[in-house]
Amino acid sequence: MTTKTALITGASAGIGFATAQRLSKAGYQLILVARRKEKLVALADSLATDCHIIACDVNNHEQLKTELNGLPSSFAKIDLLVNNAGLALGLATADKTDWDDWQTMIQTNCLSLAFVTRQILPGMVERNQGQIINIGSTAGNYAYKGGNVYGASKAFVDHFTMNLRADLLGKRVRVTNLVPGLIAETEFSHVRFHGDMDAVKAVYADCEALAADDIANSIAWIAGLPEHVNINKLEVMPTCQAPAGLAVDKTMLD
Ligand code: NDP
Ligand code: 8X3
Repeated sequence: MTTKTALITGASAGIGFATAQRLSKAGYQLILVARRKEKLVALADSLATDCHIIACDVNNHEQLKTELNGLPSSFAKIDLLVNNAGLALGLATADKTDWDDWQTMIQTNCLSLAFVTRQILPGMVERNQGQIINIGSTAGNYAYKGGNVYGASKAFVDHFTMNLRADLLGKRVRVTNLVPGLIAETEFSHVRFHGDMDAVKAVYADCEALAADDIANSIAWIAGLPEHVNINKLEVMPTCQAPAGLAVDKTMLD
């Protein structure tokens, strides 16, 4: 049996880290992408399957392209791409938010996800075999106060995924938007709140959120389905979370 190869962006923490562990257990050799090399090296050392490390900012497209074009031949045929690297920055309303934060989110969550896809997809199409799992967010499906550009960037991931499906009709290349809700114990909220631990704790207090492993297991399930089955979209929330309706302001008549 030939070993399958998966490339995971954002493998140094959270969902990407857990996914590397889960896919390695399923027998995949891995290409691990993130900025923090030491985390990737420690992860690779702990896994039983072979790993190739790309310590790179996904927004550095020139470096990323060079790294992907120079993959060792044993890693060059990518079977599974997990487009996971992404972030939210801040929770301010749109009138107060930091413009740099908006640019970083659009750059990372939209442009770089599209860039990585554009680099890897031609090989999949040529081999007529492959799978892409994009990590979206419930923030892309449901608006909430302060979600502004983060939610919009994840709506991009959703529609980009469906348009890829349209382009790939007739090819054996599968594409999924995996849409998680609230996940605790990743670095997501540390990043969003710039290390403000009180704000981080408040997000996850008094509820049982998803764990990164829950999403890693969903990824492994999607990847393990027979080739004729494509999950277009999978939304996963903790039981303690639900889409809870629209808001009505009762003070505007004052
Ligand atoms: P983490 O912050 O724990 O992990 C993010 C990963 O992305 C890290 O490995 C980080 O690595 C990498 N990353 C971020 N920016 C870059 C960059 N410019 N270049 C390379 N790598 C980058 O977050 P999560 O695991 O929670 O989130 C992963 C994905 O899941 C994101 O797309 C997020 O939007 C989405 N998501 C998260 C939810 C949650 O509640 N946590 C819910 C729904 C979706 P490094 O810093 O080393 O570069
Ligand atoms: C992360 C989930 O609700 O914090 O994508 O935006 S949420």
